[in-house]
Amino acid sequence: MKEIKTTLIYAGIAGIGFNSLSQGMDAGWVSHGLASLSASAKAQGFDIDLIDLRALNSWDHFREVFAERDPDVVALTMMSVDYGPVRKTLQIVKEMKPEVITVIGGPHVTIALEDSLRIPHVDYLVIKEGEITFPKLLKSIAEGHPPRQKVLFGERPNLDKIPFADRDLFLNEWRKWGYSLNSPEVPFVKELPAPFVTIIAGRGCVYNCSFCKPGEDLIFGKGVRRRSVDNVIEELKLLKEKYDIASFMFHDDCLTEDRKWVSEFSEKYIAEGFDMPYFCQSRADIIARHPDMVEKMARAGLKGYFIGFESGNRRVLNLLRKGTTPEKNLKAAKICKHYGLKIWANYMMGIPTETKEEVMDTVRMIKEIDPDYYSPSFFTPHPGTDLYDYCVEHDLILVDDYASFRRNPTEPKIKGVDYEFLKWARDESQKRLFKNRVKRSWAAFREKYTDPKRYVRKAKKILGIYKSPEAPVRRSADSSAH
Ligand code: B12
Ligand code: SF4
Repeated sequence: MKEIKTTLIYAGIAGIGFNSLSQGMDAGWVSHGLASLSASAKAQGFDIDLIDLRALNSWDHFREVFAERDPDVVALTMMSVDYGPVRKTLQIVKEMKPEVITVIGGPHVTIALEDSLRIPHVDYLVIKEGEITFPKLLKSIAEGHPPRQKVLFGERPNLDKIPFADRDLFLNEWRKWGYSLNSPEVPFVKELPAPFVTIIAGRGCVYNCSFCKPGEDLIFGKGVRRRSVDNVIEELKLLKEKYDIASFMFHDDCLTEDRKWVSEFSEKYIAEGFDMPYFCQSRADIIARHPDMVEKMARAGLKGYFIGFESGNRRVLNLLRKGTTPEKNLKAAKICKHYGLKIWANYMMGIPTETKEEVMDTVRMIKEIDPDYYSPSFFTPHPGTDLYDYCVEHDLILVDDYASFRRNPTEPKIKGVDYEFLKWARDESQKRLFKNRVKRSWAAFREKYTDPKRYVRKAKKILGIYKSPEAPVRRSADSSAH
């Protein structure tokens, strides 16, 4: 078998550009798709490295780095939004080294295969999951008998049997370009201190929201496949040992969908002696129905939920097939606050057929919810979703460039929507009600003055034994990553 060198390329720079590393979550988190492929391929002895366009300055810079790495195979992941940079990357690599073998995979390749097949300079497209199929492809290339067909179907792996995501693939590469945060990934809320990581406990989602499905079912199959609790705890232990992580975030679409899993996880998390705060995603209807689960999670490290409230109007929520109601949304928020959990509120405006009065229902609901973090978006028709097909059928789509397949609440996405009004509504939704401002000020005041640590610090200061808090004794990721 010939030795081959493979370079994975992360081209997720749409909307954020080059030189964006560590500016926010789009630019500060690893791609678990690539990190998992890397781990599986390395486990079979393949030589894998990474070029992350977010860390480079320009296409010329990419040319330079590509020439230095000089790989035999390059492989890229692609969401719909990444289409442009992926296409350009492939064009450059084939221009510079025509014999390089190019492979693409990821959400857009699986969801929109025909569209992906139109991209020039691609030798192989892998649809669905890649942990088994990608190393097999590399092996066949190394043995000199690469597959004849261009489209390969990814075999579904057993999630407990694949190696943990290769976070060093990203971290080591980032450090070469000056990344100096003491954190494998960039933290994004004050409740989750560095060193911080993202982790995935399962794949897929049992729900059927019309702005999201069926895309993911095509990648992971219907339903959810979750790793065992023990396997996730094992990974957390390793992350603690290796990076001394202080907090983390679950990427799972809806971790709380399986309460049995959540309950077992919470128990084992405490039994393991973990106290790292974490965030995860949940649905409002689940929180509203299961406050006992919320309490259990809050006792075991959970500090906040990302919740897709989406709309304050029942008709619109039904159109979205969201399985919640404005009342359940409010109830969920109340339960979170009762257990001291932070709320990251996802909601959208400018949904097809939505009226201004319906948008105002969302504005009023969000004001009532009074989230800790606002995440408004303008409805965006993502390829692979039922609402995208609806928008195509009704000739509504204004997005004319893949880079605009982002939910940013700044630019027009579909016809028939008054975006000036939406911008006003977006801003209005984030103005806190007077009663909530008072509650928040009171809570902040109480937190400040009833925090026992404050008085211990004061006493130590008076006694002259106070140490500046700027030197927390935390092992740096630098020293622990190798
Ligand atoms: C975490 C996450 C994020 C994170 C991190 C993204 C990142 N850097 O990876 C953040 C929050 C930054 C993010 C942002 C966005 N995201 Co996002 N995200 C996710 C989420 C929840 C998990 C991704 C993940 O890690 N999955 C697990 C890994 C293992 O799966 P995977 O990446 O698909 O990879 C597997 C296969 O696809 C395949 N594969 C992937 N790449 C390759 C490459 C090769 C060569 C091969 C052989 C195989 C292969 O093998 C992998 C292993 O089995 C998914 C939903 C989901 N559950 O997957 C949405 C998802 C990927 N995101 C989505 C979207 C729309 C976005 C945004 C556009 C949203 C927005 N703000 O508008 C942005 C775009 C950011 C950008 N690049 O500019 C959509 C993509 C839909 C589409 N048509 O492309 C998804 C599917 C959610 C959804 N259901 O709508 N996202
Ligand atoms: S929006 Fe969330 S809950 Fe709904 S189908 Fe998509 S991942 Fe599942």
